[in-house]
Amino acid sequence: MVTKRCNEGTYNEKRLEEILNLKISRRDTVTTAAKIGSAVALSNAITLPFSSTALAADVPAGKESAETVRHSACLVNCGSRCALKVIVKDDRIVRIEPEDAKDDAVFGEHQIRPCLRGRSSRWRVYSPDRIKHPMKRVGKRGEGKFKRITWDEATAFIAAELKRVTEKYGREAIYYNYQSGAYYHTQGTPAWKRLLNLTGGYLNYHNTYSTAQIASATPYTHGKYVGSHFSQIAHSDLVVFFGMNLSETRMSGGGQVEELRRALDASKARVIIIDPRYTDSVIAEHAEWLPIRPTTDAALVAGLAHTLISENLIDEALVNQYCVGYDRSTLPENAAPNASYKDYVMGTGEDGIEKTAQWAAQITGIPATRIQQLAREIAAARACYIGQGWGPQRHANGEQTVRAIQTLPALTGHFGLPGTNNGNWPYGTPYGVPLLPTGTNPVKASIPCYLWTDAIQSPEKMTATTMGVKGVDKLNVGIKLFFNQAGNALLNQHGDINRTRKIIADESLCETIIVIENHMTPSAKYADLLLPETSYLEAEDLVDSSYAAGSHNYMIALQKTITPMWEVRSTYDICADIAGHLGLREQYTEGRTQAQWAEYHYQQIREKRPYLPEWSVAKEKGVIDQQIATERQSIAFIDFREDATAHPLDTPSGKIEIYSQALADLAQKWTLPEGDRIPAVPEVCVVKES
Ligand SMILES: Nc1nc2c(c(=O)[nH]1)N[C@H]1C(S)=C(S)[C@@H](COP(=O)(O)OP(=O)(O)OC[C@H]3O[C@@H](n4cnc5c(=O)[nH]c(N)nc54)[C@H](O)[C@@H]3O)O[C@H]1N2
Ligand SMILES: Nc1nc2c(c(=O)[nH]1)N[C@H]1C(S)=C(S)[C@@H](COP(=O)(O)OP(=O)(O)OC[C@H]3O[C@@H](n4cnc5c(=O)[nH]c(N)nc54)[C@H](O)[C@@H]3O)O[C@H]1N2
Ligand code: SF4
Ligand SMILES: [Mo]
Repeated sequence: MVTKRCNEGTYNEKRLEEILNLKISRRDTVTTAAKIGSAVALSNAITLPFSSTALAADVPAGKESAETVRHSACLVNCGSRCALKVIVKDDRIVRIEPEDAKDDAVFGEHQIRPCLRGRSSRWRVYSPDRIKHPMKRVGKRGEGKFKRITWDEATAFIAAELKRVTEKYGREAIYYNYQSGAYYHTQGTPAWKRLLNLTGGYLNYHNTYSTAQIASATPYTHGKYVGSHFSQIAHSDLVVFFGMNLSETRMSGGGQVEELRRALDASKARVIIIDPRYTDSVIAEHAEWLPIRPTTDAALVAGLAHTLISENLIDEALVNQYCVGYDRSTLPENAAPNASYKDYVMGTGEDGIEKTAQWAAQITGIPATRIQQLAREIAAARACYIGQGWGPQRHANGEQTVRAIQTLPALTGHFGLPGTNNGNWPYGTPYGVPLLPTGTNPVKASIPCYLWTDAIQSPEKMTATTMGVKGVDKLNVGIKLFFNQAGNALLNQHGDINRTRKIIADESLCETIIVIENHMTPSAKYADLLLPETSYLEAEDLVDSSYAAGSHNYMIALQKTITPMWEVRSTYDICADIAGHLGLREQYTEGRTQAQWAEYHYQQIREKRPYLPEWSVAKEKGVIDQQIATERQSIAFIDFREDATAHPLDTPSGKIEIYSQALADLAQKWTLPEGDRIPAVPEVCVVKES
């Protein structure tokens, strides 16, 4: 037997060739099946996705075993959470279908149809790149050479590393990386965080790769981040989207693109999409496309504001009732007298530049006449829904983009009313399925999620007023033990990859990297210890609708659709074993298996919703229950608009802060690189191409 390096463990070459060439025959499969069990299911199934007819022809008539239906869900992070009907035969997945539209009115209207990504989940399960056994690195870090080890060796190693690193460096040296590969409730991330908290804690991160700048900027303008559901567009006459691309990124039948289409069907509102790319959303929503240079949305908003002000299209009394810092009359005491947004726009502010439509046209690439016309259209609309996707903020100075777009509905009065929005993207309201309790993290330090490479390389530079560290003034130690589960942001999905690669390859910096994956990814190649987790189709769980379900929410029970293949395991069981090596198994499990946690969570929900069926019935149903938000729940800022004093926002003033004193204060405290500033109103920061 020739041992293959990396992923294949002790697979012999012939076997590997069979798998990779997808050439195995039905007879081979049957004869080998008894010997190597479920591994064969892989090679057999690999022939299947596009050639099931070939397989069927091989099977003698009358010998076919029956197909069974199992229920699961796509746990990908797209914001939707589609139910999957998984058709299984001989412990193999043969097909994936959408769940049927149920008879009741709620489900019938909102069938949670999966997109192609979810429907092709079978490829994830039967991919030749699956990691099949626990493995330890044998070559240089990053070289991708591993040897197979036992689960007991793997879990004992992690227990020993937790002890060693704790004693040598303290718990701040242990990090659990951002990840979004699979959103489990009773395994995956909550299972690891529970273990890490139980054993002394770990360095936290805040924000996400998705919305870091939205999360940083929004508290200054709005307090909490909320947005009107797209269902409100049923009452709009105009829709203005900045980099909002639901057709490409919120694809599910139950998710937001479907909600948008229904709403547009009802209102026939005009749609304008401002995006550098001609997107599928532009096509599908019959939208007018305004191509814009990336990073320049704040200039467009300033140009629109200039027209609105010059043409007296702003109800200034209304704006001043709800906002701080639109003009001088609502500026906080400490602000410079000409620090208002109106001063900034009209050229009477500090930079002395008038932000005319012509000025904005030069920066954005959108013609000045179109900017002027757009301002008039928004001002004249009865109910304009203004929203931003997450692409516009995922750039340098994205915070300014976020706050500028949030300013536009405030200036035009299009917020807190039917058919309007506050400039944000709307999260769905969760159904309320609990996560495995993670306990409390004794470590207070938290880094911005994107800056972990700095926390490995130069922790001494990581302070509260240079890099946004929270919970402590500065880091005391670099990251030495790194956990990376269901994420490829250790390398592939991070930025500045050449720099990142050098940092993670250096064993003198981060001493141990543990990767828990389904597949051999670029990140997995940098593991010192590489562990195979079940895919979600091999896992059981009770999950919520995800964050983009819009005005619709629900809960789904996942069944193990097939027996987990090779040595892949649930991370709940892995973490319980690690806790066991540390004498903490009982504290970790509280006497429950993973399935019993799911049942326990269900019983908690059922106490509040007694109409739900028994668990024995519910767990076989796939989608168990669903709810639709009310009109009131769907309108962001509705209470605030009705009575701003009785229902203030979560900002220091309780109002929409176009001028933010908190940002002005922050600017005094922070040490910034030469040329950088933290403006108190949403300024235009043009990023020059290098
Ligand atoms: N099919 C698919 N769907 C996904 C994902 C996936 O990988 N594939 N990933 C999921 C995840 S993790 C996330 S975070 C979301 C992200 O989903 P979105 O919020 O939709 O974010 P993006 O797709 O990054 O960008 C949205 C749009 O913004 C545009 N844009 C970029 N820069 C600018 C700019 O400066 N100004 C303006 N006006 N527009 C700009 C882009 O061209 C794009 O069309 O998608 C989720 N959905
Ligand atoms: N250049 C660029 N980079 C980006 C972005 C961008 O727009 N541009 N977007 C960023 C954003 S918003 C995000 S959210 C990230 C997304 O990046 P990631 O968080 O890395 O998400 P994915 O690539 O979807 O999945 C990561 C891994 O999870 C694994 N996986 C799937 N299911 C399971 C499971 O059940 N168990 C385990 N253990 N592993 C599993 C998959 O094999 C995959 O390798 O990328 C970020 N990186
Ligand atoms: S829309 Fe999202 S959750 Fe639904 S199947 Fe597609 S990737 Fe999965
Ligand atoms: Mo994301």
